[in-house]
Parts: sequence; structure tokens; C-alpha cells
Amino acid sequence: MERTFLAIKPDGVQRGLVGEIIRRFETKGFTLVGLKFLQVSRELAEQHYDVHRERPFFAGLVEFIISSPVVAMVWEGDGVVASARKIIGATNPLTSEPGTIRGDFGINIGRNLIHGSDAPETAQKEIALWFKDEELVNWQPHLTPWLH
Ligand code: 3AN
Repeated sequence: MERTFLAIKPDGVQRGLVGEIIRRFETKGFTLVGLKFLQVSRELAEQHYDVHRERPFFAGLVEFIISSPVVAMVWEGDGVVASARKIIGATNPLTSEPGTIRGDFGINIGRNLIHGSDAPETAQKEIALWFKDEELVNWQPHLTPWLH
């Protein structure tokens, strides 16, 4: 089953949007398999954003991610990687569609509330970076298929 890595960034936590953001993935029908609240180390932040190391915003992005706690999550379901990206919205909240998380709650590209893996291969790497195997719960909700 496909899995994705999502992280509610410091701005989402500071603004009290944790419940609202989690609700959107829950009510969509995806399954939560990992969840933790943590203060991110500089090393983890730099590894997570390694592909952006040469970009001008890299240093500021790392400082922001380690400035205050984040909620790290793994969600499971068919097509969850692409679907979560749609639920999250475009990178710049000013141009994200209304109805998306960033479109509904943000205005600043450097404060875009939540991270979501951009492809299944990236998701696997990010999940391995942020979670130990034993921190992920293998379970299925007790829903009949027609309810889902
Ligand atoms: P996304 O998070 O939508 O996949 P990426 O991978 O292009 O976006 O960028 C990763 C993160 O880097 C973004 N979530 C955002 O926090 C930050 N970022 C991207 N572009 C900028 C920018 N021009 N100025 C400041 N921060 C940026």
C-alpha cells in the first residue's frame, strides 16, 4: 500500500492548525500509520531539504523548520502521495487554490504550513529519514469497502 510523508511545519503548529490539517486527511479516507511531535534537529532539517541545498532560501528554510516544533506523519492509501499534494495545494499559498490547505490558510511561500512528499520514491526516503520501522503501525480501519 502506498504511503506518504507529511509534516505540519512550525507555522501550522503555532497557528493552531494541527487538528484542522489532520482532519482533512482523515475525512478524505486515508489511514494514519505514523505520528510524532518533535523539535527537529539542524541535521535532520538539512538532510530533509538536501535537494534544495544550493537554493537561496535553503538557510532560511532550515532555520524556520528548527525554530519551533513540527508534527511528522505517515499516511497510507491508494494514490496517497499525489492526492495529499492536491489537498495541500501549490507551493506558493498566494496562488494555491481555495479549498487546499495552503490556499485556505496561507499567504507566504516561506510559511506554507505543511510539507508533503512529491513522489512515491521520495516518500520512501523521507519516511525512512523521519521514522524508525517500529514507529509505524501496520493496521487497517474496520470499515467495509462501501463505507470508504
Ligand atoms: P513543495 O513543498 O510544494 O514541494 P518545494 O519542494 O519546491 O515545494 O520547496 C520546498 C520548500 O521550500 C517549500 N515548502 C517552501 O517552504 C520552501 N520554498 C520554496 N520556494 C521558496 C521561495 N522562493 N522562498 C522561500 N521558501 C521557499
